[in-house]
Amino acid sequence: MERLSLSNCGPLGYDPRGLDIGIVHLGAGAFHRAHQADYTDDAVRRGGHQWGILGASLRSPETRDALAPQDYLYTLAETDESGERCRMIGALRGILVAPEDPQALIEAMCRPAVKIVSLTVTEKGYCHDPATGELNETHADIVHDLAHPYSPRSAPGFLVEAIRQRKQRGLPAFTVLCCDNLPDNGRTVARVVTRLALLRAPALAAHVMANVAFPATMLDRIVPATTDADRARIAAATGLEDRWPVVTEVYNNWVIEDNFPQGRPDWRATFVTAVAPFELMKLRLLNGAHSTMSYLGYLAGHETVADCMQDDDLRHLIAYLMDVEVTPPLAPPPGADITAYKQALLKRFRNPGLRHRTWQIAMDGSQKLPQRLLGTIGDRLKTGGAIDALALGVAAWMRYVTGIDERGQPIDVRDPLRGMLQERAASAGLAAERLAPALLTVYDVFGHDLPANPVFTGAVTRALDRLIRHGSRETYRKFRSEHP
Ligand code: CS2
Repeated sequence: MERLSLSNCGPLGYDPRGLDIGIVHLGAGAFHRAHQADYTDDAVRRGGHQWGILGASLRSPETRDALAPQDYLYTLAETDESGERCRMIGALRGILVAPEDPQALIEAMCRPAVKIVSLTVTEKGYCHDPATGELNETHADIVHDLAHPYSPRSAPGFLVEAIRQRKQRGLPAFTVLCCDNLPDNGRTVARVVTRLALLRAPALAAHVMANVAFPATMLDRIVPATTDADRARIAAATGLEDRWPVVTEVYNNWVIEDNFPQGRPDWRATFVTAVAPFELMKLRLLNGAHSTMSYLGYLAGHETVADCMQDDDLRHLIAYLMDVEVTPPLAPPPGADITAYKQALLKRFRNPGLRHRTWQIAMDGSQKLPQRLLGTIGDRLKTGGAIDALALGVAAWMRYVTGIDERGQPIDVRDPLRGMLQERAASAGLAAERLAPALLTVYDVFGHDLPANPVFTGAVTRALDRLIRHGSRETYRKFRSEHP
């Protein structure tokens, strides 16, 4: 079978070779390629030829190695209950692999035509403390980047150095567009970058504060990791071999704070002045439900989100979590219909065309819990609202990070705090009254206030006790009978 390339991809509506690079994107993984690159491809097709994307991988060469031989083209497969449709995306025009040549990436970020540097480096890529949103100054990559500022490793390190060099060359600053699921993502990244700049030189921090825009965004599209089965199915459908297609749902949404001093593509996104209400609604409902079902579902032996949705008791818990505990403290964005959004979410989770593994979502829980579950818990505690389902989600994370499943088999826990979490879990042993306090005192995740609140610690300890004694399935089955 022929490999996908510019000579056989069919009409894209524009010539990718004629695009200028207006965006450098850090973290050219599946999520970026299925979301922002799709929006940008659409804007390019309507004439925005100055907005080609140069991607960068901050770690591995895999994506570059897969896409370079196919002229960086790839297939976007969108699926819903009626089936799957494939399109080619051409807006991504190259991928740099940062560790191979950090200066080349900085040089690319300093090209005069580059107006936006966007990021999907996952929650942990910002080297911050998830509980406080402050730069973690003892993070190994930050320590490295302060010692070697001209050849950084971390996303904040690249941003600060490129901002500095543009200033030195008399070029206007690019806009920093965070596309990760961080709470208050624009401001959080601004804080982290300004702090790192300050640690290098006070004048550099002042320059960041005065000249760099960090618009906030809310991104909403489910993009599971691509599998070999996806590759085979998509090749059969298109007649072309694509080493790294991306599979996603038809649903797609992007809400952006319209703050781009150097201009932006004509994305068909929703531009607003305040992203926060959209972001809270999405992080707490979609991502809060995702994390809760991935820990409970994994422990119960469910491989995918769609499998979790086939389990009536687990589906009940997720619907209960969203309706009874997450919704009341939310102030919905103007014009939003929360009920319709939740109904759509349950349908999106059931999408049989997406094999979204519970294990994938369970990754990096220490970085995800605060904005997904703990924020709602804090709000609920202030008004005396019950937190039974939320506490069960937190307890399921605790049970999961012990690293041993309910059949005594090891769990491949991926988390930047894994070593510390598993040490604490091992010395506490599998007993809720010791394991819960051992993990609740992880400051990076829980901060100060929650561990001092007996309503919260009591609810988590009780839920964890049930999970340990009765297992996940029995625990959420019982939950349903107690919370009909
Ligand atoms: C998921 C998200 O992997 C995860 O943790 O919850 O990637 C989720 O699919 C996206 O945020 C949807 O926009």
